[in-house]
Amino acid sequence: MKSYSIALIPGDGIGPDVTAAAWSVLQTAAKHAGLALAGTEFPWSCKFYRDSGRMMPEDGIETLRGFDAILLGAVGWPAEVPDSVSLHGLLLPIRKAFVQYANIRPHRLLPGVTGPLRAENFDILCIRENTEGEYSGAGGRVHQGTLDEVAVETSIFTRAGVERILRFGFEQARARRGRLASVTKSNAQKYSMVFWDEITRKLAAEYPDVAVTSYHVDALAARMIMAPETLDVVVASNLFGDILTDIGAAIQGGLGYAASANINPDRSAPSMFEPVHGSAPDIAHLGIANPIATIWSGAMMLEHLGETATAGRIMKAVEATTARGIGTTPGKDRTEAITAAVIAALN
Ligand code: GGG
Repeated sequence: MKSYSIALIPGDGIGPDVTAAAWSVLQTAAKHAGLALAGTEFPWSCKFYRDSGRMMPEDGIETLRGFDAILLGAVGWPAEVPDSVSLHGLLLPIRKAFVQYANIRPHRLLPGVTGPLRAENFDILCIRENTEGEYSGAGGRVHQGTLDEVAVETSIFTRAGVERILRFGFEQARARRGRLASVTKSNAQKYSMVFWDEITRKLAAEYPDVAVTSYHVDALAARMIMAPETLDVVVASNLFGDILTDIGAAIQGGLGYAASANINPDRSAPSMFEPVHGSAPDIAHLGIANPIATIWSGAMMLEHLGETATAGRIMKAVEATTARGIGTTPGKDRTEAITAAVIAALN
């Protein structure tokens, strides 16, 4: 029997609910396929920070390195731990240490889900650079609390980092409908973003079968709303990608449907799968979080592990569930009921 070891990091707020839901769907699908998924749960979260002063133990990265993949729920409990501390203490170190440089986020409407747009036939794959750019964490503050205070935060764009994410975008476009939108703001940011545009043009010569268009991020944001059906693969820097994929989540009906995969394309370390949404403290412990984004992320995990057919069966079960109107109205169906419906569809 083929077996995979999965590190589970449920995290904070609704994270544990949606992770448990996705895990039970994954277990059902694995059983049908004759696969063994062995999960090891880690309590790393804001609660862990309160108890230990760290978001994960000092050897957390080395502990995770031995797993085939990581499934993460949500991180953040801003009432007690500043978001800048929780994010830089867990999620970002994992993405960087494991060179998960491609954050893949699919945006399409599931059957039965009504988005806010008239357009319904869009299918966009956003690829967010995931290890550098605006999230590099390079900067500092001096003269804190005085009138002379200065805060500096430097975006870092390396040739290796930009080239590999653009190449990944070209490859994805080649495997899909052959269209790539490369996103910058090179009129205003005349060093890093001009650099990005130059590398886009250089790589375009290697991919004559891909139609690449460079957009400014504001124009692309508008296009995602006004004409999303004209987009195929979108590749953007870390921060731009994060913002654009919240638009992507909105047009696909909400964050409850937005899945993501933090991929290490070289497979030199585990990749990590998580819903785009955060811990949603306002609905934590109410049992009404939509688990579909995490279930979809779990399907992306199986696909990355090579279990494409099982991943496809999970997505068919999710689609059958939403087509029946289950999990399509925020707060109407409980997390457990949506999960049970997906499992019933799988069975
Ligand atoms: N699902 C993981 C999570 O909690 N994400 C919330 C978040 O703020 N992520 C930061 C980011 O991806 O930029």
